[in-house]
Amino acid sequence: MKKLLFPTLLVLAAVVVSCKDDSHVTKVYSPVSFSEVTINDSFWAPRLRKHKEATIPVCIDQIENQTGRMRNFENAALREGKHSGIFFDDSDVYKALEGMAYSLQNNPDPVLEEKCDEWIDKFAAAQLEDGYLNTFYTLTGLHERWKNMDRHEMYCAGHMIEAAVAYYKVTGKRKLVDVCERFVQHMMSVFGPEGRHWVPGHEEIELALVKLYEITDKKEYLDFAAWLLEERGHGYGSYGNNSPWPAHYYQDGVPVSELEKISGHAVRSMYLFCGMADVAAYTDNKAYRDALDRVWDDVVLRNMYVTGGIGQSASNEGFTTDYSLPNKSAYCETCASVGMVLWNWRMNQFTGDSRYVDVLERSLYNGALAGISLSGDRFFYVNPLESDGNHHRQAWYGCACCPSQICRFLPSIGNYIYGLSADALWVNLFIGNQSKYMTIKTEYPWDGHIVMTVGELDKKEIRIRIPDWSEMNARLAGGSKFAYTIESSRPMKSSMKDGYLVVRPVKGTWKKGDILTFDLEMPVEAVAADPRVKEDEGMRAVQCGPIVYCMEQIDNVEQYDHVLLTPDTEYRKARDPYLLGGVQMVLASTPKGNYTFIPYYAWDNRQPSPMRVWVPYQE
Ligand code: FUB
Ligand code: ZN
Repeated sequence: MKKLLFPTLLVLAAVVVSCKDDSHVTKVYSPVSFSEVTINDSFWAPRLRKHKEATIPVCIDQIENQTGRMRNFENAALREGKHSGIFFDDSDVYKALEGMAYSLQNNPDPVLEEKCDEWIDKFAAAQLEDGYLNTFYTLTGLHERWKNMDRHEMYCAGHMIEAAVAYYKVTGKRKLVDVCERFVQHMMSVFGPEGRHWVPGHEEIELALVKLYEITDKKEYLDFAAWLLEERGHGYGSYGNNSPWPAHYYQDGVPVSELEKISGHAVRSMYLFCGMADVAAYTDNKAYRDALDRVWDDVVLRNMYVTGGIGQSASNEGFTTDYSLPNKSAYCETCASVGMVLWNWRMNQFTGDSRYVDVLERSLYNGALAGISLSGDRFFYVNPLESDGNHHRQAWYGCACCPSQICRFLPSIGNYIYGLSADALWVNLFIGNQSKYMTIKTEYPWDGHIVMTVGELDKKEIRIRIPDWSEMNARLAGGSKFAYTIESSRPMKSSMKDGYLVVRPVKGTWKKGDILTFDLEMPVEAVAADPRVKEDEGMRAVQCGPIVYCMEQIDNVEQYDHVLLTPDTEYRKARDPYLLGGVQMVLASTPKGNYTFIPYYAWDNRQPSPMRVWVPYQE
């Protein structure tokens, strides 16, 4: 058995060119929006159907009926009544709306659109004359607003902006954008170079302001985002008298351009890095880019689980010490895995380096996807890599950031498939879909056979990401074996660049109807952790393609406690259409026993059962 080390060390080769009309944008490519991509494969399409049929209704029911979230807006509109729930519950409503907006794009539904309009009317009614909008302070005492920086006022505002931008892009309706602009004007009248200092305890507003800038072209929003980022690390933060946390928990320990090490709260960190990347993309801020590079190494190479999950500890919902990755107590909040997708997507756009999509894909198919049940109506907040059988998805949470996160994230996955630059179409994820530029047919992630048919494209290059797991296979096979093969309907030449296979027709540009058949080898591998991770010493995790596997006791009644993989273990893939929505299992045979592994994301979808990702291994 080959020994694969995880995480892998790769070298970043940055290429920065301008790809947008606005020449100050330093991105290598622009993503093709989910709204231009129809996902129609057998893996994601059923999930998106469940999102529409189960996840959205659950969120609406929770927001309108089971909890007081919508009532808070109704009360705030009347300026009377009680606030119920947590001080940042408004954010869940905005995140659910964002998910509903994305869903409308691919599944037009007048009833759902009416529901969105009804909600937006309620938000607008709750907005105060001066533009402020936050049901907690409106109902509990406006004299307390803008005092405690950890009270998420700007965090909620940021989620409202993201929802407004999504809904505007999908429907062209800008009522919520207007509400947001009034609120941002209010914020800018209170805070800024001429006003008060402010360090949002939970980031989110920064990336949202950049989105608002993108649709309004009002540079003051970009400037405000940049100003907020620069507020960090100078001692301006004040998080209430009772905050148990040091400044670095809030990413407020050093100026952001001086960041070296990851620490503190995981989701907040991810949103900060997204905001930095967004601002840097428009301002060509090299110091931010360098800081992001440094901190990326620290997150990915020393603090990330094999599932792409991050944030080891429940106590700070965040990071602890390098290479300390306990499995049973792993926090790995679902929102943090989604945050990894959002951040790595931006890093890839900056650099054109595939290693960021490798991480994005790992977090997507494992850490984030585990956050929702196959039925679409139950959610994990915490995603351990080992369980005694008593950790289960729930219908909702008091703090419901993860369900609402999943609600907005799933219908947006079309965003991550393609990019466009002056010369190239970039293929980052292998998800069966139809778009104007290309159609992909594939059974990925179960199979590496991918057929790409070129659509309306007049580009010299198609850049196909070669996943890191596939590269590893090839390298470990002694270089005698290719990790992939590619064939084209017309003569082409190819070369490698920053983890992409760059394919060009020998003459001219790619044209409608050209076909590329790409085959990635996808053997089962038993992956070892970095030797410095003591918790995984003498263990292996089973991985096949982008999917990390786990063992549930329910499939391994006798063997679960005695499992032992060896170099001679033979692995076989098997697909059962009736098991867990048709997942591919991995069957491992050793002289001492046979073991069944299922994808990690699919665990806890049957009766309660102990589960483990890392299993003992003997050389
Ligand atoms: O504070 C808002 C959200 O709730 C955070 O992102 C999560 O970690 C949870 O604490
Ligand atoms: Zn969460």
